[in-house]
Amino acid sequence: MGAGTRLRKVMAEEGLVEAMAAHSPLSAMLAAEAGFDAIWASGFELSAMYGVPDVSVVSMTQHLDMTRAIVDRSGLPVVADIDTGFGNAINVLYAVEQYERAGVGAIVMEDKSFPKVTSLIAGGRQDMVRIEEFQGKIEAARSARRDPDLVVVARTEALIAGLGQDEALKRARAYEAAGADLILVHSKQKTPDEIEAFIKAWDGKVPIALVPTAYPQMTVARVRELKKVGLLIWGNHAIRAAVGAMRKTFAQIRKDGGIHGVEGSISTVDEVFDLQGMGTVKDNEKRFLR
Ligand code: SPV
Ligand code: MG
Repeated sequence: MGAGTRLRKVMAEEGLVEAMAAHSPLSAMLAAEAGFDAIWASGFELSAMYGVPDVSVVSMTQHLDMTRAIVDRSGLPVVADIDTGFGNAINVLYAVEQYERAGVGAIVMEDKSFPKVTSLIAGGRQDMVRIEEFQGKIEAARSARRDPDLVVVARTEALIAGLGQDEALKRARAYEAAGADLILVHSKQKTPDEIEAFIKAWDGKVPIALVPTAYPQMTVARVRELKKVGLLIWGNHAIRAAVGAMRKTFAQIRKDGGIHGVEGSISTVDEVFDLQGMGTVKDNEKRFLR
């Protein structure tokens, strides 16, 4: 079964796909181990991992290579964050072909202009493309996919850009008309009110996708009550957890003048060996090395 079909099946059977962000195969493996349904191959996380801002500095090739490695190692369907589609509708044709070949189950494309600026930054330059232009990009994504089950998610940044609910709804309706399978509506309000108002007013047929980073009161239970949400993305919690853990550990080692103080609070080497599959290496050595 293809990754897109798997995502659609979970959505149909469970009512909701819960995706955790990842910036590496290892973080994706840990998300799979924790029981999430899917992996969010986040542009923000990968940019942060490279130590650069999420402003279209990381190239499509860098993101695609990491996404391919995440697909290979996680075993879960991957939802690829393809930002603006890396250019216009012509670039989208190429990008979707490549991401589908890498094995993703869904692509999420946003209606900002290239180069984009990360959404949650205060006072960010949030330039949008025209509705018709983005409809062309959605149609390009649909026409590039070989598997009709590859999920095409159209993301509107109208609320992020401060354009209001009417514009967000207008865009969402236009993107559904262009063939989007889901509409992702993003918000940086500190409470779920703006998003809940949008969802209440949503009169389309396709499900909504959410990234509730800014409004963490939005739990899985609360999302389920809204009925219309099909995809829930925990947007950046892998990289933020990693940053916090590394900062704490590094500071402790500097303070103690050695590693003795952190042994109890970090993963053991054996745990990392397990994740790397060293047990299999040892078995294979017995079988094949002569
Ligand atoms: C990402 O994780 O790259 C996203 C979500 O697109 S956000 O950073 O909130 O825009
Ligand atoms: Mg992104």
